Amino acid sequence: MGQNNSLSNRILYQVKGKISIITLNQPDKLNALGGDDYTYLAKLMEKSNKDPSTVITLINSSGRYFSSGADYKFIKKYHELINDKKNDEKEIERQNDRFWFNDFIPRNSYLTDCFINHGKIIVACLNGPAIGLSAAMVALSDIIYSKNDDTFLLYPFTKIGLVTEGSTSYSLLLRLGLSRTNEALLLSKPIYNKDLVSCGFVNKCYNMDDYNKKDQVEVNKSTEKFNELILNELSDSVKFLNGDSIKDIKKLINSNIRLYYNSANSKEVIQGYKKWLTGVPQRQFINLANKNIKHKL
Ligand code: CO8
Repeated sequence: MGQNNSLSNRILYQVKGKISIITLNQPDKLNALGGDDYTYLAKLMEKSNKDPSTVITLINSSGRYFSSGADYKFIKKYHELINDKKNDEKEIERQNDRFWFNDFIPRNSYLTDCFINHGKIIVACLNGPAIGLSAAMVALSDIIYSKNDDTFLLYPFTKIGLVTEGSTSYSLLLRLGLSRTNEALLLSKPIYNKDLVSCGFVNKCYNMDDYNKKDQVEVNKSTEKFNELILNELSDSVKFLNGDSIKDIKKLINSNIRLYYNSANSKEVIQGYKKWLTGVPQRQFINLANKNIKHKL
């Protein structure tokens, strides 16, 4: 991948025919996303929504993971800045409150809103696992494809001391059913590809082998092949369809669901903000960054 680490290189945007394509492009860090990346992803969703030439917003990724969720280095960096030795206890408390109020609430609710209220067909291509807030955006997509059985979704909010994000308190219920949702959200258990396919969360698994999973170049190549295959199939599917009908029908399918999604979004960000004020999530992210804790997969 390129050396240029600008936002527009970390998340790529292109238009091919009737499809806007958003590509997560940081395979070396398993496509973990920092605060600015999530905001940029939301902006790209808006850009695609406004483009009159496309009817599908396709989100794909690179390497072996779709996305490992929030970038723990981003959270660690801000935690250390706020907890600078020069700040007394009151100042730390004030800065902590200001940061999470100004940073967390608007970003998470804006990103989630951009997915909930998106007018085009959102297609997510799972080249591998998705975790946390990124996995929440997958659950808000309209059509979901997976590459092979290496794929899983993990929502480790109870492990990190957070609450549900990205309207997962409703989206998982809708897509997985109550029993599986309880396991996934209350016990932070991964949901593996076979279950995702069997309950209809994933529309289709392409069963593409990674020839040699240790060889990063081979994994990157097979992800590119997976992305290309889906792009070609979707281009064929929408070639002769009426774009306005697609958007109007999506609006009808989603009109009731959106009420619940919007309600979940606004409640989740307020409760999430209160969790950040306890300092517990920050400590858990630092533990993840220092590799002191691991998720059970
Ligand atoms: N953040 C930053 N870097 C990461 C992340 C991450 N989330 N995940 C992986 N990486 C990096 C690793 O540091 C490593 O880099 P390096 O080679 O330089 O050390 C590289 O990616 C490969 O990772 P691993 O060696 O750990 O690969 P493994 O296959 O052994 O493990 C895992 C993969 C299981 C995904 C492991 O990396 C992991 O547990 N990552 C953390 C996952 C996680 O908990 N994410 C947070 C989810 S919660 C969430 O998203 C809530 C959002 C809160 C809002 C925040 C606002 C911004």
